[in-house]
Amino acid sequence: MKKHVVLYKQLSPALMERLQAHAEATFIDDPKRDDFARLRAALPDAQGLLGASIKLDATLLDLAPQLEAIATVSVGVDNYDIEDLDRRGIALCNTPDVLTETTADTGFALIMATARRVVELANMVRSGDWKQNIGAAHFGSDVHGKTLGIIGMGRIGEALAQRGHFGFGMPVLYHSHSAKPAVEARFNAGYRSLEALLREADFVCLTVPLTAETEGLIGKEQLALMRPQSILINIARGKVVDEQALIEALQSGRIRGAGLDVFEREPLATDSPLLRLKNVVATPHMGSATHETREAMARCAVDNLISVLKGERPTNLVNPKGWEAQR
Ligand code: 8YV
Repeated sequence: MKKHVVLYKQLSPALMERLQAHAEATFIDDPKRDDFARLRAALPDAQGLLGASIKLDATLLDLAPQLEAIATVSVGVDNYDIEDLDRRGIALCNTPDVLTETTADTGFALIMATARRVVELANMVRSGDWKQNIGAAHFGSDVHGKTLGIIGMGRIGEALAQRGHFGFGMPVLYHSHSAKPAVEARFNAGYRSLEALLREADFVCLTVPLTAETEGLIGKEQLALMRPQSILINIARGKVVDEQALIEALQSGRIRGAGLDVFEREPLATDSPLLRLKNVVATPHMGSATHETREAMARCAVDNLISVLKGERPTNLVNPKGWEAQR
């Protein structure tokens, strides 16, 4: 008898077929609607879940007594209480690697767009306000040769360093839990304390996972260490930054600008002061959002889920304790 999985992120027909060869699959569109009513109704019969962007807390997991596996279509796992999943014997799988390059591309898109004021100036053209050769009032700042500071030197941080070092001739500084000699050798990168990096970098790029340790990592005190011409780039999670402190730093000109793909609350409120600041480029959590990469992520999630349901250790297991507790 096939096991039953509930999907709260749509799969392509090819991936749906791949999954249905191994399990009965039910897709729930817009799972947050009616306070998750349809997801709640489906959980009691589910042995597997596949999706992203929903906090699967204890109130939801209590409704899923048969649940064996959660396959998140994301590399970030801040929507999950790992210790609770371990206690429940639920294996959590994620999708690292397949999204690294695309997310780093998004990081550089924000670096370029923010430094060179691309969105602001493109909107000027679109609105018919380009009346003459642009002057100093519309100049941006260079990216090539400037100092790239990366907070969090994991896969995505390394991919950013690669782009900065080889692509833009940027000196690379980084802050991480520990020094990374291989990264330093490959990109001529320098390890810095958080404070030193904030003081020295022209671009401060956040790529850390959201954890109890990184929540609020960049607040008023940290922003005050940045240079007036510096730009903050966040492709990590919104809650890594004190958003109100960032708004104040941007409004006061304490820092030059910010390129933000993630926010404390998403979607970003339409009345957010961030949307009224010309020195802010705000994008809708699009870090991994390309056709190719999202399909690769979904395939990775499907294969992870199939493995667990077949009793095989999945490739991208986040919580070995949760997996072992099932056995
Ligand atoms: C999102 C991301 O997961 O992978 C992550 O952690 O932040 C993104 O890829 C995506 O928005 C949901 O699939």
